Amino acid sequence: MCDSLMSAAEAAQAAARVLGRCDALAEISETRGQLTRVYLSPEHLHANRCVGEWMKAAGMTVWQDAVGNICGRYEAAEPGRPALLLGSHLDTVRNAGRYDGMLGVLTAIETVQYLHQHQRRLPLAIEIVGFGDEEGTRFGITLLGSRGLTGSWPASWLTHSGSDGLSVADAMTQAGLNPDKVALAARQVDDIVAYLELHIEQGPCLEQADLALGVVTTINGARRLNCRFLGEAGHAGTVPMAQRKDALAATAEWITALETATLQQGAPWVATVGMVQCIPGAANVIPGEVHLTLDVRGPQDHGLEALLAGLLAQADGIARRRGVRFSAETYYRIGATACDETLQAVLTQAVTMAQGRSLSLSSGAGHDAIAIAERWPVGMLFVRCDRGISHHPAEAVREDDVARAIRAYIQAVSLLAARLGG
Ligand code: HGY
Ligand code: MN
Ligand code: MN
Repeated sequence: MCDSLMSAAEAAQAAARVLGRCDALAEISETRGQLTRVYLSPEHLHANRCVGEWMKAAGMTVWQDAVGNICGRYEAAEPGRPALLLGSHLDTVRNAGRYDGMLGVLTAIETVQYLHQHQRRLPLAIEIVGFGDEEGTRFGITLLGSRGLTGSWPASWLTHSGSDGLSVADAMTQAGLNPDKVALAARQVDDIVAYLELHIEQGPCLEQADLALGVVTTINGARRLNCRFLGEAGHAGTVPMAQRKDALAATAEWITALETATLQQGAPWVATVGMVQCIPGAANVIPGEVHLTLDVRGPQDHGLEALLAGLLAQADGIARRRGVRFSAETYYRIGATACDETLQAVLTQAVTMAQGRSLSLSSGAGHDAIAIAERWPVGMLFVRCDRGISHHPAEAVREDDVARAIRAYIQAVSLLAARLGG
């Protein structure tokens, strides 16, 4: 392995700082004792202030953009040059782990910290963005931060309401943002040359390969639907079993059927029912209505459509046989996203320098890179996480893996700036 730009000692120091900052951000939560930080909340703005201070300490100029992303710029050797954009998200799912998103923002800051400390300037500017919403936890719609930067917010998003009844526009106003100015967050295509995102793998492949780092080839496509079974509520003690139109029994039959069908399709295809709401939700009432979500993902779009069509046909068949009604509407549709070949090659070179060999793998999880890829070439660097656990407080990374990741990251940034900025 040839030496990386950053010494092992510097990388160890940077990794310790990153993990300490992940711990500090994990304390900024709407719920004591667990990590939940949602878009446009007081916790979001508090995290932005912390990250903004860390960006400033790394020699960056810092601003919060019109949709609430925290942004920093480290000027190029020649001021005004386009930027290599680094980033990830600062929002979380409910009861989240502390590395999903945050690790990518904080390791990006370490690459600039290194340049600043060594008074180095590159042929490109380095910009870092901490996106305000990737998970969609508050409003159900996702990628509000990265789509603000690409200028691809649908007008409908502003009037979209979250579970607290507040619309995105109202929440923006409460957060001190002007909902009429969302378009100001959009960046010009020429402002940015490429986007890199470092992220925990959130899966088991790197651990099984006994590797700290890997390079992402494709981010799987996804479809998310709101589904409903509509039967007949009734008295739990008097309606004979054979005469029931039990919406929850129909739901249960479908959930096991869709699990079997997707297992038969094989990895990396996945289908998940993550939310089930049973109405009226009383012990002595036959459920008349069930609302549930379906999340289906896979590496190719046509395969995804075929799998989804099969699962929905199963639901229709179960509903017909049970005399209940089934309906579904897709509220989230993301195509499979290919990472740029050149960026993959540079990341592979940097990872090989840092760990002797690399591994290319697809991402089952969605990322901000999906939105950014609609305007600029994207590359992703994966870091091993313990047993692939994520979206859970047990999410964990190894400090030495983070040190290795930062060495690879600064290497990739430097190689890319030379290659794209010349
Ligand atoms: O759901 C996802 O794939 C991402 O973690 N938001
Ligand atoms: Mn996530
Ligand atoms: Mn994430």
